[in-house]
This record gives sequence, structure tokens and C-alpha cells, in this order.
Amino acid sequence: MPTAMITGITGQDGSYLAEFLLERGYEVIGMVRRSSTVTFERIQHLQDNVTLIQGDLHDQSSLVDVIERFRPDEVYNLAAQSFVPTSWNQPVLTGEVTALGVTRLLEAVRLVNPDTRFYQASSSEMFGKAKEVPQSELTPFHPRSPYGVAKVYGHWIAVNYRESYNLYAVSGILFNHESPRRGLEFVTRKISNGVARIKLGLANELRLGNLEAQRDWGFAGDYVEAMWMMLQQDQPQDYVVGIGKTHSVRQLCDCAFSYVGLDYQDYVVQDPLFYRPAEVDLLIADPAKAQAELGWKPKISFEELVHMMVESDLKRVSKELI
Ligand code: NAP
Ligand code: F7E
Repeated sequence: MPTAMITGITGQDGSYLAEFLLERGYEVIGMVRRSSTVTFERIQHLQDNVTLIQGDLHDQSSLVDVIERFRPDEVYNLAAQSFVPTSWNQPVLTGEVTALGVTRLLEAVRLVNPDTRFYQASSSEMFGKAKEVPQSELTPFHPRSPYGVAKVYGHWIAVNYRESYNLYAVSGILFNHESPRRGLEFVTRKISNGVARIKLGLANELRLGNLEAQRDWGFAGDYVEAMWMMLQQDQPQDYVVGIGKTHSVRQLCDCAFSYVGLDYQDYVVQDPLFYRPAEVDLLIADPAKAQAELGWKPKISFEELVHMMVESDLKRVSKELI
């Protein structure tokens, strides 16, 4: 039975990846950080089937310990300070976890078990003020947030350990992927939750920032499959993963509100509080390499994703009313 270790297992992607690997017969080790309240909501249903172990990307010895104890065949580094606006408020912490944390984990792998295959969660945010549209593995980076800058570091340190030490280390440059398990502060979930609350009479407006920003949005469940595929290749390489279609936040609002028979223009209020100091205007993936070499194909469309998220929030908010 192969063993996989996931950092960030309590996050959106970690929970879907754990499900995916368990279905394929893996023993799954999840690294979780200590906190005063339990943050296992997304993996509650998996707790009998995964082994959870304490560790933190700030702490080198905890990473060495977990690799020594379980000697995983595959390590998926999904842990990060992942919310872009927070990276302006906490730029140093973001750098410590999202950038240097990658080096700490790579060091643990290199020193303890260099045969481990390593996945780094890189991001389309690295393209930032994009030099070309769509963006591929060859597009230069121009990050526009401390988060994007930290991810560029994480990306290049993974490439560097591959080239310096011959580690099987790959970076998946993933575009935005969402689900009913997305954090409530990200725009897709903020909208699906807002729509549910308005529809059920609990709110009468939804305050958002830049409605013209465009993203290439896909379903997180589809994207974790690409992560796994990248670690099954003969040679370690980096891949762009996305749908290849873009929608604006305005179109997302339209799709979500009209699904429950409402007009978004009656409820959405633009609030400068949610504007960013520097914006990423147009991100759209060129996933040709992942499709050709990994055989990766997304199964869920943008509309299906938005409807799935609104349905899920309608159910959840309705239960809260009982
Ligand atoms: P997420 O829901 O925010 O999850 C982040 C995870 O990291 C959580 O489990 C969190 O633990 C953990 N974490 C944070 N700081 C840590 C630390 N110091 N030590 C150990 N664990 C720590 O993020 P996601 O959406 O699943 O994304 C997964 C990864 O992909 C992230 O690296 C993200 O930057 C990257 N990414 C995401 C997208 C996307 O669209 N979702 C696109 C490209 C790249 P707690 O539960 O304790 O907070
Ligand atoms: O913003 C605009 C906002 O916070 C998307 C992370 O997973 O994907 C995610 O980062 C867009 C931005 O995601 C609001 O200005 C408008 O242009 O949902 P988001 P993100 O910043 O793209 C990348 C690939 C990652 O790697 C990250 O980890 O929506 N927007 N109004 C808003 N955004 C938020 N959050 N809230 C608003 O009210």
C-alpha cells in the first residue's frame, strides 16, 4: 500500500485529495497544525481512515519527524497562507509559510528520504500582471501580491531542488478551483453563501469588490486528480492546470443569483473595502500540456460548479434555520 503525506489536509484541496487517494488504496497521513479549536470540519467524514499528525510549516523538526516516522512515497505540500488579501496584512507570515515553508519541507525530504515524490501547490497568482493570455508553463511570472511573490519563491525552490539534488519535485500551477468546501471569504463561496442567505430571507445585500476581475474557475475535485497524475510520470515536470475559459465576478453573480430566480443587480453592492492594492485582471489557463501528457480533463463546467455551490449553501443555511 503506497503512503502519501498531505500538508494542509484540513483545507479545501487537502480534503478532496485525501478522499481521492483513499479511493486508490493509499495510506494517508495528514499533517495538521495545533490550534485551540479543532479545524477538522472538511475531513470529519475521513477521520477513521486517515492518520493525523501534528506539525507546522514553521517548524523544521516537526517536518523531519513526520517524514522519518512515516517515510511517505508521496508528499503533497498544500499548506499555505492562501488568502490573497491577508497577504498584504500579514506579508511576513505569508512569506514564512507559503515561501520558506516549502524549503523546510523539501529539506526534510532531502535529508531523510530523497526518493520521496514531492508535489508543490503553485498558483496562477504567480502570473499576476500577465505577460500573455492565455498563460502556459512558459509564461513569465509577474506576481501582484505578497502571496503571489511567496508562491513564486515556493515554485522556484521546488524546481531548484529537482535540478540541484535530482529530487522528484514538481509544481502544479493551478488556476482557481472552488467547491462547496471553499473558505467563506473567497469570492465564489462568498457569493453562493450570500445568495443562499438572501433567498432564505437572512440578508438583503451582498457587498463585493471588483466585479470586473476575471478568473478561470474550475472544480477542486477535478484538480486534485491532476496533482496525483503529476507524481505518476516517469520524469518530474511542472504543469499548468485550468479550464481555459474565463468569467468575470459579475458573470458569476449573474449565474448564482439567476439560479434561484433573483437579479443580482438588486442585491450586489460594490464596496471599496474589498478592492485590492494591486489586482490580477485576466487569468486564463492554457492547459494543453496537462491534457496531452497527463490525459487530464475537467468534468465539471463553470455553470455546474456555481449551481453545485449555491445548492449546497441553500441546504446548509436552511438547516441552520430549523
Ligand atoms: P486552504 O483551504 O486555505 O487550506 C490551507 C491549508 O494550509 C489548511 O489546511 C491550513 O490549516 C494549512 N496551513 C496554513 N498554515 C499552515 C502552517 N503554518 N503549517 C501547516 N499547515 C498550515 O487552501 P486550498 O484552497 O485548499 O489550497 C491548497 C493549496 O493550493 C494552497 O497552497 C494554495 O495556496 C494553493 N492553491 C490554491 C488554489 C485554489 O484555487 N484553491 C489555486 C492555486 C494554488 P488550518 O485548517 O489549520 O488553517
Ligand atoms: O478572488 C475579486 C478579487 O479571493 C477572486 C486563492 O485560492 O485563487 C485564489 O485567489 C477575484 C479577485 O481568489 C470580492 O478582487 C471581488 O480578483 O476568490 P478570490 P484569488 O485572489 O483569485 C488563487 C489561484 C490562489 O492561489 C489563492 O490561494 O474576485 N473579488 N469582490 C473579490 N474577492 C473576494 N475574496 N471578496 C470579494 O468581496
